[in-house]
Amino acid sequence: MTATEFPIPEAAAAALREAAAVTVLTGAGVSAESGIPTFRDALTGLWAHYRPEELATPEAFARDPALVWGWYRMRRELVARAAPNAGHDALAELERRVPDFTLVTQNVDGLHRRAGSARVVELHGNILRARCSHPGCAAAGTPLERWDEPAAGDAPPRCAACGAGLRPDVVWFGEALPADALAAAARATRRCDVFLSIGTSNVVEPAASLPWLAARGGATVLVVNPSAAGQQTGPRIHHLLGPAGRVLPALLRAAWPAPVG
Ligand code: BJW
Repeated sequence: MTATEFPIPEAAAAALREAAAVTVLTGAGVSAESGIPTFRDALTGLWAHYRPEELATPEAFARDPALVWGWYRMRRELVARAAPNAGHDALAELERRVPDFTLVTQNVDGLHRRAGSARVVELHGNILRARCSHPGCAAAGTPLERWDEPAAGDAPPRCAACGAGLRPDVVWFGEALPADALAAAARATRRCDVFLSIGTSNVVEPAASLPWLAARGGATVLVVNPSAAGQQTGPRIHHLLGPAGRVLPALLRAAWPAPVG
């Protein structure tokens, strides 16, 4: 272990080394070291100047589509400038080492795929896509990856099929998560030997219930977060209290030490 290496309890390293099935849940904290603010940091978080219900609900979009579209446009630009960090890279590497691996993410930034993760389940959609906001539109189920961006402050672009405004292809409060994604996440959580919960405040359901589901199924749960606030505790739950970009590479090195010589 180097002087700056993050200390990993042997029980956590051994559980990961011996696991045939690993499921990971990530939240905004895993992208913090890529320069993307989390949601609930009181000073710098994405909601520092607004209340969530002013931006991340269907009602907010109906009330002020230009405001909501502009907030997502700002975040898309931030994501486009960001790059995956050492935490994303370590998870892509973990996928290559574990036979049955699923990465469930609440994040909408696409950074896991850009880091090389393939088995990714997006619970809350992706801000790089948009779709028609009119539920009855024939095109509403077909997300777009390109559109003509309006001038800053203008209303969202129009759906070519029905003329309604486009909206980000994300899941807002009060909306159902994509059923296939949620079912895949629950299946992977029930069958895993190790469940990693990384960089999430655990306040948003149904994602917040996944670590409990894993623990009830007998999995070892590893929580990676600089803060223990709001995190699950229990006999098979280990807390690795540090930033994902430091903890995850150290966890992989502890689980699979490089041969000496
Ligand atoms: C680091 C770090 C570093 C910092 N390294 N870590 C009970 C049961 C079921 C539902 C509910 C329920 N009670 C209430 C509900 C409803 C609601 C809900 O959960 N509300 C709570 C606030 C109470 N849930 C919903 O509405 C969901 N839908 C639903 O339940 O539908 C039911 C339904 C069924 C059928 C028909 C209709 C409806 C939908 C939830 C959608 C959430 N959407 C958002 C926005 C997505 C789009 C966007 O990005 O704008 O998702 S909200 C926001 O929160 C976003 C995130 O994915 C989500 C979670 O946040 P996250 O990732 O945890 O971020 P933070 O900022 O909170 O935490 C960051 C963490 O990182 C912190 O812990 C830091 O310490 C840590 N950190 N640096 C590691 N370097």
